[in-house]
Amino acid sequence: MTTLTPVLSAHWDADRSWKLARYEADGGYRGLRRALTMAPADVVTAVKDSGLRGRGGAGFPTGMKWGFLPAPDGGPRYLVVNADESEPGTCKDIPLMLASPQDLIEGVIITSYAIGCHHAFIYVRGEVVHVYRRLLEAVREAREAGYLGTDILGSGFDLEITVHAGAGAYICGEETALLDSLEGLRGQPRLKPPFPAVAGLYARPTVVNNVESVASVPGILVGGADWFTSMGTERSAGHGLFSLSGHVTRPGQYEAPLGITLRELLDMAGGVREGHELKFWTPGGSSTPIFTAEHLDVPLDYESVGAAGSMLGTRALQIFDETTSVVKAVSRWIQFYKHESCGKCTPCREGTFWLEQIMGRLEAGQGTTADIDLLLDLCDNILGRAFCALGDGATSPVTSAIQYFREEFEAGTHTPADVLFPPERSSLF
Ligand code: L3W
Repeated sequence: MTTLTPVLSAHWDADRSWKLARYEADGGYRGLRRALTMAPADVVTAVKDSGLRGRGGAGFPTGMKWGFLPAPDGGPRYLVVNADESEPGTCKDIPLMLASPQDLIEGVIITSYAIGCHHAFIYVRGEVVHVYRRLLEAVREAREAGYLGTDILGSGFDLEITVHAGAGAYICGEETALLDSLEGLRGQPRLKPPFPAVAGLYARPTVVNNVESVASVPGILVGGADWFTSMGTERSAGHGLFSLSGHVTRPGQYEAPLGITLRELLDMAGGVREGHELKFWTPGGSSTPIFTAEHLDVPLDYESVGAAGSMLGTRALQIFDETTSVVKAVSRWIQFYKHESCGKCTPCREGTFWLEQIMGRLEAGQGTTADIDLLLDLCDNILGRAFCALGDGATSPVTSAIQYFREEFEAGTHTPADVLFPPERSSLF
């Protein structure tokens, strides 16, 4: 039986948990003090050795990403924290920033020291004004205590942090759209390569990391890479925040080693709400293919979830019981993707529009028997052809829901296709 491993969430229930004094009393800023005694390259090596992988959804190795920055050329290089948490079901970065913002601030300082950055940015989702204010206060407290500004803790290292509130567009969680938005442009994805590591903010080398990734760094400096790799699996090391929501008895954030299963998490969360049973769930938000009760024992690590046909994503476990219509749930998600599509590329802009129309027909019980194949064909034409991951993400709930619950989609059809499109009229189209 895997147990919880509260590290980031260890003090979330403490009185005024967000205050710097509380953070220091619980051992905060020991990681920074240790990092400042090391050469920056050794800090990068420590994070590489820990096996920490990006906690924003893609799972890219964090230390390797830092290592992609070109050699210093005398010009600025930036750290940008992606705090634009907006994926449906994802609710880990916002609780973290509210309950313990100094974990993030300390991580930002260590990361900046490691990569040679003197101006870091935290790009926070526009709708969460309370989080924005809390971060501003955390930065102010850190500066007053000498953790920010010039000659940090007498090390000679200088750093400023700018907290920036976005304007509430899901696409700005895509790292290059985020950079455009931060530069004052309309947030739309850029062509990659060049990756931000080479040409990011203001075309300078930039590391873009998720909140939880950066906040995990101080613990690695204190505990060491061996401590971090003692949790999780060989290729998915460490602890992570698993967010349980929906039809679960005790929803919330559960911090556990990667590789824990939903069955184990549900045991801790009081199970599916009383009198009901699990129907389907998302391992990592709505952009990851849904799972069913048959996946309760899939270890929630990058490899195992991938092998079972989905993605670990942001570990946003949305739980749906048998009272939920899968067609309605998918239809809601598709409305979201259509609304949030930035419009830059045709497969996503037009494809999500079509998906929404067809899902709406099926939801209303007015689909045709051809609609299911049309949905699959549309998804096939979006997947891998959209400019960024938003388009791919929109196809995941559709194709996986049809895979597991095709009969519910069929129940939404009432008109045989050949009534609407009789063979004698097909030459007209
Ligand atoms: C330099 C190379 N850097 C890759 C970097 C790249 C990025 C990171 C991962 O999508 C996923 C998406 C959502 N040189 C590099 C390199 N990099 N090769 O590595 O890149 P990538 O393209 O694999 O992923 P991504 O575009 O960052 C993220 C999924 O996460 N997701 C979304 C969650 C949403 C939130 C939110 O609400 N804010 O996190 C959930 O599953 O679908 O597949 O930094 O530059 N050769």
